[in-house]
Amino acid sequence: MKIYTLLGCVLFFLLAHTASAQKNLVSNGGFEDALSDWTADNTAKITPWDYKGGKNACAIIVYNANNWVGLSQSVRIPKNTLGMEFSGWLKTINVVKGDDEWKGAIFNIEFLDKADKKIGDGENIARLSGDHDWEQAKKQVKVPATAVSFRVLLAMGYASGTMLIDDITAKVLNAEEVAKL
Ligand SMILES: [Ca+2]
Repeated sequence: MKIYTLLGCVLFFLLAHTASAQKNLVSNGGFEDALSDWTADNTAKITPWDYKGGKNACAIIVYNANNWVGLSQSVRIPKNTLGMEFSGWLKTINVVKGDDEWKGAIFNIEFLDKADKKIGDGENIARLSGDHDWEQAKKQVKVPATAVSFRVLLAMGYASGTMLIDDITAKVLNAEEVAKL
């Protein structure tokens, strides 16, 4: 009997672990609930005209390349997280950026320590210019040991044109996936 209880516990643990590994930590990543849970500049709008999933996406339309314009969301990292996968669907229309390599339609992640201070340079998940139909950007990264939260940044970084954003996700990787990083 004991062995079955033990097996039951192991199975429960594995299932629970799998469930937590697949949960999207980003709230309202598909913009179905307008801009709730996001901190957004006025230029970021919800659009029902062009989206990847559901009924809405977020659109940022910028007419000059003089500013950083976008939206962000800060999220607590679950305990014992060693690695994460970030993904999102982006589309760009006529995005024109300055000379610097880091400018354009940008999808970045910043890791923050317990004092809310940025750790290192962060991770660039995607940087687009020109015209792109909906495409998925995805990256698996190691989480810095001192990180307690991360911030998702989606922006037109000193670039003009249109950026569309949908289905942003952040998921915890299991030990096997982290070992491959
Ligand atoms: Ca959507």
